[in-house]
Amino acid sequence: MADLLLSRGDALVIVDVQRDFLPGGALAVPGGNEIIPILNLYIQAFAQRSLPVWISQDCHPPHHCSFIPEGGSWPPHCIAGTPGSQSPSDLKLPPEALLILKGQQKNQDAYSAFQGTALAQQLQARQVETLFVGGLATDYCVLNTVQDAIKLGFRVLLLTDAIRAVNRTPEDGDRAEAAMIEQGAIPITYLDIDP
Ligand code: VGL
Ligand code: ZN
Repeated sequence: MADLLLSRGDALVIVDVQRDFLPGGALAVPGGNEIIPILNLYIQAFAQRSLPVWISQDCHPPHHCSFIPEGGSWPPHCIAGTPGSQSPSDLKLPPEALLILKGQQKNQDAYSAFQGTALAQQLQARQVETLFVGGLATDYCVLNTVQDAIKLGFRVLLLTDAIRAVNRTPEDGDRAEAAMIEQGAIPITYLDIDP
């Protein structure tokens, strides 16, 4: 799909690009760092047109139920207030980017950026209709965010050049991407918006 002009009603949603999900972090997503320069291009394209940018962050209490020592399935990660929970400094976020924190409840995991947050209300308040979604990880938080967005009636463009998967079992990322597209997400790359 070429020549997709950005316009009013479009928003960029960057899911969980946080140090703990990057190589060297507590729950590193392989190649997660490779999407940062691509996301910076999308950010620039949106900022130039005064279109809004949201970022979600996984933000857990120290003994969150998703952590292995608590009986969950992940190493402790993205604990509120720790360096691992922060955005990497090379992600060039605009000062007006809107921040959505999720996973803050100790006894509930939240993969989707919509779960237990005001994201849907904020998007609707700004008359957003189309979400351009990228970030980490394809097979968890991106997948669940995109599925919720579609259920809520947003048009979703999936930034296939700006997502990476955990791939705990091989092909999880490929399967998640196929599922999102099957469910209505439109796969694009940066060249589609800036040909
Ligand atoms: C995520 C595992 C645990 C994600 C968050 O952001 O994809 N994955 N918590
Ligand atoms: Zn988490």
